[in-house]
Order: sequence, then structure tokens, then C-alpha cells
Amino acid sequence: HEADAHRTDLMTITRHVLNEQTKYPESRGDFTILLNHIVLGCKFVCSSVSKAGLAKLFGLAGETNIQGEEQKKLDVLSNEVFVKALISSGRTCILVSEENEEAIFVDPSKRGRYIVVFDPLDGSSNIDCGVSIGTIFGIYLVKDEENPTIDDVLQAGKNLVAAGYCMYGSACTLVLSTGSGVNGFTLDPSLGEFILTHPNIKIPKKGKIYSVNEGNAKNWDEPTTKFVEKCKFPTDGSPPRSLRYIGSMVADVHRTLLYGGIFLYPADKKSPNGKLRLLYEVFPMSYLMEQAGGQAFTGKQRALDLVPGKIHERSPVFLGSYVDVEEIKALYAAAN
Ligand code: AHM
Ligand code: MG
Repeated sequence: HEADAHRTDLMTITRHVLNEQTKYPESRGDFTILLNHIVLGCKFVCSSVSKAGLAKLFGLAGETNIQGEEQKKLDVLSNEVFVKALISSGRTCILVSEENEEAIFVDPSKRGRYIVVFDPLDGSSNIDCGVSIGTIFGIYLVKDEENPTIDDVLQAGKNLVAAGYCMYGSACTLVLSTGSGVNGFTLDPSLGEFILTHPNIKIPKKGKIYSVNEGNAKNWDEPTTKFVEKCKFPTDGSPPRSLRYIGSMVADVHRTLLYGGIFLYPADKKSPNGKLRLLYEVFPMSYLMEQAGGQAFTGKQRALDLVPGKIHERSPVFLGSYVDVEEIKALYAAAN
């Protein structure tokens, strides 16, 4: 039977990516190997997050536990795991992590053609109270493998060859796009494998939810203010929208992707470029949104068209359902 087939014919993330790669006859399996190392990092972080209380992984970096060993904060630990896994994959040449001020250039002996930009543990203010957090990543190709430079990293988001996130929530969910749609995988802890559970995710055309930190409203610009006002007091006869804001980008974007709606981290008077980082927060999430049929806008342009000038550059972002993002685009167009 159909249902039985699903239960016994498990589509693991590795099998799925290997299938996708057969579309590229020149593929040497490098991407699959790289992805396996990212998956390893995600599994490690997932297991650390779920036993963080037990393992006394909570607390400030530099604190000591009862054994007198120095404890590492979960985000520092996660970063170390990802950096080491990515380097040892032998498939990367440059790494950019939110946790490292400088880009990491991989030693020529371990070099490959991929560039990975990532935030190993995003939403860290949510760690200590057990709210969902996540890892975000984007993957680029280097131009010349023999000679990787910082310009290879400072590429427009539309040049990404893959992007994804892993959410450490009530389940551990990995959402991935390699440029032909978006797929979601759930970690089966008894198998230690990510299994395809959400094939070909498409975001609803229009949503009923908006997601923003309204505590910043006093400093917003006019289009953002008007948009949120319309969410609460619609003038076209539609019902008001629900507000959902977790304060963890991965969780807020995951909900937006599955249920529809809009997530915004706009510019404000205090932070003219918003808060979120272009390379490893805004770009990967914008890429996934577009791949799922949604949009991502900066207030000025399509987010994926931006070319970062610096690796930790920030940008405002409005992303989600196609129609919802059209509305905010119209408000910005009218204001200019
Ligand atoms: P972080 O990288 O320091 O964890 O900050 C990023 C997080 C995002 O996950 C989230 O969307 C945003 O910060 C929430 O910011 P705020 O607390 O200002 O609403
Ligand atoms: Mg972050």
C-alpha cells in the first residue's frame, strides 16, 4: 500500500540530495559530502540543545562547572562544531560565521570549491528558556578554487547555490533548497536520520499573520507603520491579522513558510539597516522564500539582488507570502 511504502521506503536527506544531483552529470558528489557535514553539525547542536540543562551547557562562556572545567556557551560550542565539520569535509574554501569577526580561509590541503556562510545558533536570547532556536546557512561556489578571495563571499544572494536552516524546536526540522524548490526533513532521533516529511513546500499566496518586534514601533518609518496599522485595522473589510513573534528568526520564518504571512525586521531610526545580517540571515531566508513562491524585499529592492560590502553587513527585510510582500512594496513605492 501507499502508506506502507512511505513507512518502509525512507527518503533520507542524503538520498534526496543524491537524487537531485543526478540532474547534473558533472556532479562529483562534493555537494552531498558537504551537506552531510552540515547535517552532522545540526545533529550535534540538536542533541546539545535538547540536553542543555542536563549537561549544564547553559550559562555564560567562561563560567566553570562543578568539575572545574570551563564551560562553553552553546553558541560558541555550536560554532566550533560547524567550523570543524565544514573544514574536515574537504569541500570548503571560505567560511563566514556570525561568531567569527573575520572570514576563515581553509588551508589549501583541505580546500574545496564551496563557500559556506552561516549562523550556527541564531536566536540565542531564547536558549535559556527553551524556546526554538536554529542554524541558518547559505552556500556559494568559489570562482577560482586555487585562489579564493573575500570577493567570492561578497556575492549577491541570487548567486547562492543552496540555502537552508535547521530548527531546534518541538521537532528538529531541516529545510533546504538547492535551487529547485524547498523541501523539509525531520530528524528521526531513533534513526539519527533526517527524513523527507515536507516535500516541495509552497508558501500560501497570502497570509493571515504578521510577525514583527512591535516594541520598535516608535522608531519605524512611515511605510512600516502604515503596514502594521493596516494589519490591525484593515480598511478593506478583511479581518485583522494575527500577530505572532517568537524573536527567533528560524522559528518565525518557518511558521511563515508553512502557514503564510509576513515576517519583517524593518529599518528604524535607531538601526537604519535593521538588525539582521545579510549574508547568513537575510540571504538564505530570502532564497528559501523565493524558492517556495514567496518574496523578500528590503524596503528598496529585491533582497537577493543586494551585494554585500562587508561580511557582517545588515539589511532590513520583509519576507513571506507573495501578496503580503506586494503590499509592503506598494507602500514603499508610494512613499518615494
Ligand atoms: P542573534 O543572531 O543575536 O540571535 O539575533 C538575531 C535574532 C533573530 O533570530 C530574530 O529574528 C531577531 O534577532 C530578534 O530581534 P529582536 O529581539 O530585536 O526582536
Ligand atoms: Mg543571528
